[in-house]
Amino acid sequence: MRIGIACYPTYGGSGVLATELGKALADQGHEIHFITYKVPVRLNVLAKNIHFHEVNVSQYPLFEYKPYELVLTSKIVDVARYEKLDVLHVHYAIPHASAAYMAKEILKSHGINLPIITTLHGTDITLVGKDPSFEPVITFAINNSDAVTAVSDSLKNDTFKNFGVNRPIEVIHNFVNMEKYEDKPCKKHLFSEDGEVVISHVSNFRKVKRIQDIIHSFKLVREKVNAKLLLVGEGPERNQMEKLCRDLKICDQVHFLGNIQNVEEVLCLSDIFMLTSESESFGLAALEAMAAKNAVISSNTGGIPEVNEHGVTGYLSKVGDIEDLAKNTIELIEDREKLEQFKKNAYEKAKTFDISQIMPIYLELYDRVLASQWT
Ligand code: GMT
Repeated sequence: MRIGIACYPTYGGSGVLATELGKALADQGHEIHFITYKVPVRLNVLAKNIHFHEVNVSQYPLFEYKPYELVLTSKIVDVARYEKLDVLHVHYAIPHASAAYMAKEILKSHGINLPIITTLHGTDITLVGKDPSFEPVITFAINNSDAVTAVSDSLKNDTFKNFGVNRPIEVIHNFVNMEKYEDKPCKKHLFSEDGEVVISHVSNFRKVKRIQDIIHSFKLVREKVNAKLLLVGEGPERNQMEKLCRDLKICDQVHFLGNIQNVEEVLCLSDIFMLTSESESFGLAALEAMAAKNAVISSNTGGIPEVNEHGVTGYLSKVGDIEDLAKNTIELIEDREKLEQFKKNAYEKAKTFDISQIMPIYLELYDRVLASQWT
């Protein structure tokens, strides 16, 4: 199949998922065409069956706001026509779903029918998309895609709650490539002495992640037990979080590592992963940590409970309940047997989201959408 993928190329979960899916499909012999404004962070373009098409918005003094969506639309049309795409899979509704719809209409005038699959990822529905300034366009684009998927049951429910959606949405959970997390040499000694427990968090440091809850609860943890905290990622909250660390005088136990491309190299040296988001449609970062045998201490919002099982793979707390987050973390650090059991359980649970389980569901969807074009 010749598959176009439009996504964000950054460290966000939607771009990561889209990239991993494209790479796996390319490995199976499908021709994959990534359409986005720069090479996705997890993509190596020197690979068989992988193609990258840059969406480049030129500068013009009249444009106070760059017309990215128009240029993206034109690029989709161009790639679909000349690379003879069978299907286009867009990740994150804004602006990909509406650009795809527009491209589809333009292609019709060239006698080409391009089926569109839209995957909803989270903030395109729960935060940004439901804003009245986007809502009518998002609703229209969802209703007019050939197929729509959501990455969790929770996100599917939120979509029906927030938008006037009148078509089915299929849940296809996010996945992880377990092979990448197979035991490899790991530099645990860099951060942990004498078996000290390492706690980690990976995100794009946006407000929605509530990283302050991780830092405040880590302070409570440190008052009882030894541990180190690794914070991976960059984003608007990073400076504030560093300041908070200094104010709480725990900086010597906290490491801000910035963006890391091969996140498995950090996750392998961590024992507990923390995700304390205000809202989270799935929590791909937590799933990747579970694949690296991390127990998860998280909030109980959105789709997180579909991934982190309370009392089995980790613990869930109410959003913002710093005391509970700290209590659960201390319990696991003090009871090493339980921590080891939770880490094993997390790994087993992650296997149920292995790419080998999820990719066939996407392939079946592509086949179905393609077949329905001819009926
Ligand atoms: O979490 C983010 O801020 C990034 C965002 C994105 O769209 O890149 O992530 C969303 O999609 C991920 C992949 O499907 C999900 O695992 C995240 O839970 C979701 N983020 C939120 O809902 C906040």
